[in-house]
Amino acid sequence: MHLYKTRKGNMLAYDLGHYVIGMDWDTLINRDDLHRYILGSLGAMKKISKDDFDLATTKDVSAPIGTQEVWAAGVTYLRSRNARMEEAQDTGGADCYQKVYEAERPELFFKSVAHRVAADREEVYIRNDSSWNVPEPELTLYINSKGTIQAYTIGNDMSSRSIEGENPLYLPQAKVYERSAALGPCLYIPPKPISLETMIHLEIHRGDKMMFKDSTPVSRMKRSLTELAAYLFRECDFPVGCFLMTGTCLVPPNDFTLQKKDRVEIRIEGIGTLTNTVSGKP
Ligand code: DO4
Ligand code: MG
Repeated sequence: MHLYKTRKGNMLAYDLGHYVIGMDWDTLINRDDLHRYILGSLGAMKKISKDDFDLATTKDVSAPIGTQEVWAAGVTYLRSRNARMEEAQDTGGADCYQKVYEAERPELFFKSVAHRVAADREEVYIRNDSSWNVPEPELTLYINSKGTIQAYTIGNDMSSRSIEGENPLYLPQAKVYERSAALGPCLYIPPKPISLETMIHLEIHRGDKMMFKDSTPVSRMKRSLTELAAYLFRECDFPVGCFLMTGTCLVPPNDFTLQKKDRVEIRIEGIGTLTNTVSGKP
């Protein structure tokens, strides 16, 4: 089932029809056993016609986030380790990526508060002081306050490779700025954990031209999703749960940088497509 957050309320797109769920977003998504809870509540929900919530045309969808924090894991795929080592080789920072890829403790970093997050079909930004920018398409977990992965969404961990490559200590500036994160288009709430064979697809378009296209299965990740969630919850409480981007495996070639007006499309099987146009802070 797919749960959308809209200005009209919380909309459920489910095999048997569309429903409005009249409950505060944070309270709803933090319910125990979310898939079963929603199924058990269908009878009490207002059913609406598909025309009242047309997923193809609606401009009303917000990012599927309430007041949760957004965290991110890094260097969870070999492709990401190699790309970071290349960008940092001239400045001497390359070693730390090799070490963290092999270490028991994963790299976890704070990515965003909710107000900086772009929704599907909204703009994401590249920094005005950065010369090398990429999107990072990442399977993103919604983990409830008890530390259980309950749902999934698509994340774009927009990143400045020039700032990150200059010095690993600049990571927060490379990663955290206005509209540097996108989440959406919905929360995917399956009855059981998603398959690791799930494919992540990335396309970058410039006008009519396809600038980059690639795909990867989640199974290429070196770590497990539950391991990442467990590390994040070791010493942090999240009263209404949190989002965790799980790292990128798709990195455009080193001579590519995003430009304003590029369109980034990330599709993850079973979840949907997250589309954002690139812009910058005015
Ligand atoms: O270590 C830098 C960030 C890594 C990252 O964001 C990723 O691998 O996706
Ligand atoms: Mg990333």
